[in-house]
This record gives sequence, structure tokens and C-alpha cells, in this order.
Amino acid sequence: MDITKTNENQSNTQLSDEVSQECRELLTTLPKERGWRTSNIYLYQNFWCQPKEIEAIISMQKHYIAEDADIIVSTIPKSGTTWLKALCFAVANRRLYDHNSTTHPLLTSNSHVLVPFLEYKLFANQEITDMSHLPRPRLVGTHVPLGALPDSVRESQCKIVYMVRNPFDTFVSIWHFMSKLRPDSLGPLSIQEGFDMYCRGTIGFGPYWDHMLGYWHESLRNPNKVLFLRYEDMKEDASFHLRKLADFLGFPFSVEEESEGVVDGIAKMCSFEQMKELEVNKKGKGAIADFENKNLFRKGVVGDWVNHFSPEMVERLSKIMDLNLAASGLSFKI
Ligand code: PAP
Repeated sequence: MDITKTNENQSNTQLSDEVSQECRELLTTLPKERGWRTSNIYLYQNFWCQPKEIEAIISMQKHYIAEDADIIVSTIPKSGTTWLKALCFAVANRRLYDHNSTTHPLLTSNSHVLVPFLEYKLFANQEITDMSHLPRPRLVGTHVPLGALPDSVRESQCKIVYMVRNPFDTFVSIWHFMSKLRPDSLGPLSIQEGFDMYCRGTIGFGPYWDHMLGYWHESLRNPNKVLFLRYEDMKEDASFHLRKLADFLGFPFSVEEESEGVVDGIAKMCSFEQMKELEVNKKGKGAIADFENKNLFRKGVVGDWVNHFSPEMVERLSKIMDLNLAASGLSFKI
């Protein structure tokens, strides 16, 4: 079975305001704010979402039944999703696909195709999704906060891998991405306007502090259930964190694999430099929704925020982080 074909056949979310009558009625009851790439975003179950996303999340909450062997890759947008999906796919499937092979699926498919989003692919249609085409273990992605995942996720033995990124770089990445994808009809979004929305938490799946804290606390309470990784740590020493990931998923690297350089090989295959240059990521489209895959690869560095932030922006965001994360033990070096 070719997972890349079957996942590509799942229809793409149009990321528009077009939703069913039932969803439109629900939207009239929800708080709303200006959107980033749709006219508005809405507060659904205490997080902000676009209309299409809400419709898909409702379907996912009703119909996704997690299995014990499932692996859920979770992030807030622009904190390393594309990378983390590639790493998880490569680790979990390395018995099937050797990272040295010239036919490795990650060389011809974007990681979002191999690890499809629950809310943008699998449950993006109004009909009930058939997940039977996914190979075991099923690898799926989501941006949904922990508390909004269905009960079966908590009740099953499935594993959640979460990646967080410092909010300064995450904002910069989001703003660039949205500026490219925002339809002309909505007009441009200045960095100041975007920053204000970000600081108020009116950003997809935000407020981001609630999002990261939900997964952070669960990773402390239940470290066998949630692995909490940081983009910056992964950048600093991908092989070290790949070992942690493999242990957590229950597929530790063997002595033979270590001596054969499998860990470093996977880290290299999934690196920004390698993935950005692949044909599928330079010319391909539609890995998540109807946009070019190249938009998922910009700079891939730590600290690009210094090129975008004024001293006032640094002060405002630092205060927000201090206020919201103070008691949690979660902090970011900037
Ligand atoms: P998504 O939430 O829409 O899937 P996501 O992959 O989380 O996006 O974020 C994209 C960011 O990850 C980009 O960051 P930048 O704007 O600061 O450059 C992108 O460059 C970066 N990225 C993509 N692939 C990799 C990778 N293999 N290694 C490191 N960073 C990566």
C-alpha cells in the first residue's frame, strides 16, 4: 500500500470561511476576532480557530478513536511541525525504510503527507474518515490543544510527542507565513498588527501559552504519555534528542544501529538543509492545504526574531511570557 498516494487523495482543506449551515449557526454563538488568513477566527472550547478548522475538529472529536499504538505529533503552528513529523516518521518506520535508501519516502513526500493532520486532512471533510489506509503504528499530527483531543487519547496507551519553540521566533515564522498565504481580499497584515493579535492570544490554536502549558503539565505528570521537546534543543543536538524520541516511542536505537551511524543519518536526512532542497519541497503543493510546500521552509534558525523585534516588542512579549509561565517551571532563553 502506498501511504503517500492515499494521503494525497484525502481532500485538502480550503482554509476559507465556507462551512456547513450547522457550523455557521455555531459560529454565531462564539466570540470572534479578526483572522490571519480568513476574515475572522473564533473562540471554540477556549482556543482560537478558523471556521473550517472548527468544523474539522468537531468531526475529529466525534470520530477519531485513538489506538494504543498511535503516535500523535502535536505543536502550535510554526514551532517545528514539519521537522518533528519527519523525525517521528523516520524513527518509527526505520525497519521498513532505511535512511540511506534513495527511495526513502521522506525524499519524495513532504512529512505532512506521511504524517497527516487530523484537522487538515483526515477529518477535513464532512464525511466520516476512513483511517484504515494508515500503516501501523498510525502517525498523525495535530495543532489542537491537549484538552480538546478526544477522550480515547487520554484513555488509550497512545503516545504524544510535542514540540515547543520560543515564542519570539514562532511569531516571526507565523507572520512571514501568513503574509505569504493571506488572500489579497483581506489586505496586508503589518507586523505590528500581527504582533498585537499574537500578544492578545488571538492566533490559531492560541493563546499559545495555554497550548504549551497544557502539554507541558501533562508531560510532567505523565512522562510516558507526553514527550515535551524544544525546537532549540533539537537544533543544538538533534542526535541526542532523537535517542530520547526513539526511547519514548518504544523503538530505542540498538548498539548495532548506533555503530552504523543510524541516529546521525536520520538527523541529517531530516535536517532543514536537506529537506528544503528536495524537489517535493521546492516544487510540490498541497502537503497541508492548498499552498506550495516551499512555504514550510524559510530560514530554519534559532534567533531570527532579533531581525524583527523592536525593544518595545521584546518588552511586551517578555512580560506576557513571564506573567503566563511564571509558576509553571517552563521558560525560554532568548
Ligand atoms: P506548520 O505548523 O505550518 O506545519 P512548522 O513546520 O511548524 O509549520 O514551522 C515552519 C518553521 O519550521 C519554519 O521556521 P522559520 O519561518 O523560522 O524558518 C521552517 O523554516 C522551519 N523548519 C521546517 N523544516 C525544518 C527542519 N527540517 N529543521 C528545522 N526547521 C525547520
